[in-house]
Amino acid sequence: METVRVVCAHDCPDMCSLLVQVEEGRVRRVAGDPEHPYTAGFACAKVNRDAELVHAPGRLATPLRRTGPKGSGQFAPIGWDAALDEIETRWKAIIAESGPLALLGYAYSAHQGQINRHLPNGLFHALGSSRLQAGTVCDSCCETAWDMTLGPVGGADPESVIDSDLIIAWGCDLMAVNVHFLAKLDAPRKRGVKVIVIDPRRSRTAQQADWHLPIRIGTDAALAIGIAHILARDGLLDRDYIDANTLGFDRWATEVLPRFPPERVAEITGLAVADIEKLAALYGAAKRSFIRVGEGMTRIMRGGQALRAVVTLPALTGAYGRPGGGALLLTAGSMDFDFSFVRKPMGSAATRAVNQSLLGRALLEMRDPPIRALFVAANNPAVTCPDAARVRQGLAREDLFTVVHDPFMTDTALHADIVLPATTYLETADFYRGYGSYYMQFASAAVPPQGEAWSNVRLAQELARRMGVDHPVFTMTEQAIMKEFFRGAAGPVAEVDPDRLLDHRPVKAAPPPGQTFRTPSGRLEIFSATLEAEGVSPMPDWMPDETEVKDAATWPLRLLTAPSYFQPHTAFAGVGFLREREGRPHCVLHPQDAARRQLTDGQVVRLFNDHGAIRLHLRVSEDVRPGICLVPGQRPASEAVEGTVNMLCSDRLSDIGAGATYQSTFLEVEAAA
Ligand SMILES: Nc1nc2c(c(=O)[nH]1)N[C@H]1C(S)=C(S)[C@@H](COP(=O)(O)OP(=O)(O)OC[C@H]3O[C@@H](n4cnc5c(=O)[nH]c(N)nc54)[C@H](O)[C@@H]3O)O[C@H]1N2
Ligand SMILES: Nc1nc2c(c(=O)[nH]1)N[C@H]1C(S)=C(S)[C@@H](COP(=O)(O)OP(=O)(O)OC[C@H]3O[C@@H](n4cnc5c(=O)[nH]c(N)nc54)[C@H](O)[C@@H]3O)O[C@H]1N2
Ligand code: SF4
Ligand SMILES: [Mo]
Repeated sequence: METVRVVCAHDCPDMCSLLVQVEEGRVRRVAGDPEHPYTAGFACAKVNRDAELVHAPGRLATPLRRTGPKGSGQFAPIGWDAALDEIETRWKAIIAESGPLALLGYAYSAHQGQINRHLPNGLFHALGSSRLQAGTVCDSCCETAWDMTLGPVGGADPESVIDSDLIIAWGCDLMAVNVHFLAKLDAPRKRGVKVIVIDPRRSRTAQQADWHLPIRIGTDAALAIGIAHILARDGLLDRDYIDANTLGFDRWATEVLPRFPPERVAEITGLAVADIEKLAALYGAAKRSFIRVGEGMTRIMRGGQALRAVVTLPALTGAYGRPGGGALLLTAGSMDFDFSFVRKPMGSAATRAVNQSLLGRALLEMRDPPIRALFVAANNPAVTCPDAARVRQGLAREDLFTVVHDPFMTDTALHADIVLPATTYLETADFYRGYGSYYMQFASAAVPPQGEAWSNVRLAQELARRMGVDHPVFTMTEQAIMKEFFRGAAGPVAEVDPDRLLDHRPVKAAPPPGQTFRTPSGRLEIFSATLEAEGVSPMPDWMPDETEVKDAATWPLRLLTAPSYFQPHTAFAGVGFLREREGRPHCVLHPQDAARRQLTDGQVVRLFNDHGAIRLHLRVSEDVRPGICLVPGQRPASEAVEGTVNMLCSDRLSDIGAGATYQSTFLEVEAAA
């Protein structure tokens, strides 16, 4: 038995270092690497099962070619040469007839290695095709809002939480999506430091917190501004820090804060006045408060305002200036590598953009030229993209030539003309940098590709060769490509010698303590001239969204969707053990809401609105607020009684960053016929 050190490539901020036991080319066991200070020797419950992912019975063994109508799932095996010949011929013909814009590459984040993740889209950049505006299903709203406030910089080092004196998980279920940060809270908690969770449901993180505030969905901006109001009222501001490091506070204090006294904030958020006062007093008394901000609360119509309001708070108390204080959304902004070598190797800077959240619309409505060829890799838009029914309608176009590259036969792949078997990350080499910690690491493959699977890198390089793209990135090894990232690097990561990474151990490169700001003014911008120019409220504010108000008047329940513990997205759907642990696709209602509809735990219910209808099993639990319908995770339609949750969600976009708005969905639930 051989032990190989690798990096977990699942889309997760922790970027664990893993030890993989390998025997005769098979993965026997995956475990956390004790030598990684952050991973601290354990992997999450999902990845402990990755041996089963690599050797799952559902792994695609060979390329497949469609033999029946689109979406029928009828395929026959073909060889790689035949599959690639057909792709090359079709792409070349489509480009000759309609130009490269008729081609859309749609590759996303299921492999977090920087080369496997980005080289497929780098290929389409080089081809001059329609370009994916990636991340709008996920973090484009929160990330843009952060950038508009602090600039493109990483937040507080999660390991600095050892020095914190108050910890808030604001809309973030650490147990599901950031479990190593949760583990890091043990030490400060032993010192008596309190952990507060602000979340509309009693998540597992909320269950073990010192205090849970069950806020109404979409009202976080009001709560944060309400806290600012109290801090100002009670003289709890750090005026020196504010004067030296922020822009626009006085205007905010006269134009916005007075509109948010505790009574009004209580009405908006559904929280008690006493709790709002207590939260503000705790926050105002803390010197080194640490806010871990989640992304879910920004997947609403006014999500950008929510993020801006929350991350303004640490500036008001000066927490940003102290070790252990501040806010963390993402760290990647301060890991200043130059990734253009893989992301934009060549090709014009400007082209037609397709918002990742609007795939269905792009496939059905784009003209001059229409999208005629689609390449999907490392994501499953038929399930995970908003307005999933429209995505499926687009994918069902008989005149669309679709190629899907995935280790498994997904709902999206079912609609393909050609399906190509992909490796899992344990069969690939790559360079990693965290987005929730300040580590980087290089990993080689633990086992050879299973069956006839190809990595994203190999596929992109071969397609580049066939399409006549001439750039060195398409012939280089992963190790050689990694070194290019360091050439134009800046800040702490530029100090690291890339050769050091070839021993496969994690290397930390964190910015020094004390949050820096990289906005146009060099300060934390409470007032953003950039947003004002875009017609967005330039200061953090809360107001009801007209469409939400209208929908709420028609539909009594609001959808809450969040990653689940064992099937967060669909990438783990191939592991039987995890599917069983998660149970059947289900929704959760508060007992009052279930009783009002005469619904009981376990029965099949129909979730519906103007947009669509799906059927799931019902769980009844006090863990959700009344008025909410929680649907955990995203599950393939084949596992549900009928449909997937995103068939209920519109493709309307958020105020900042053009992101998805899953949580702006209103619906009703009834007994299924
Ligand atoms: N192990 C593992 N880790 C992962 C992932 C994974 O698949 N596996 N997925 C990764 C990905 S792609 C992402 S984007 C991140 C997401 O990580 P997070 O940002 O933490 O997760 P979210 O789904 O965005 O939402 C988290 C919490 O926000 C709450 N919430 C929803 N709406 C609101 C609101 O209006 N206000 C407040 N206060 N709370 C609200 C939800 O109830 C939920 O508990 O996680 C990443 N981490
Ligand atoms: N309703 C609702 N919808 C959501 C969310 C939500 O909270 N609620 N969350 C959103 C968020 S934050 C995100 S990030 C997205 C996630 O949605 P997706 O990006 O679609 O992620 P997955 O569903 O995990 O699909 C990833 C696919 O990539 C495949 N894969 C894994 N490794 C590789 C590889 O190395 N190469 C290739 N070619 N394929 C690979 C997996 O088998 C799987 O089929 O969903 C979004 N959709
Ligand atoms: S916690 Fe995240 S990085 Fe660590 S093993 Fe699990 S999915 Fe991978
Ligand atoms: Mo995401």
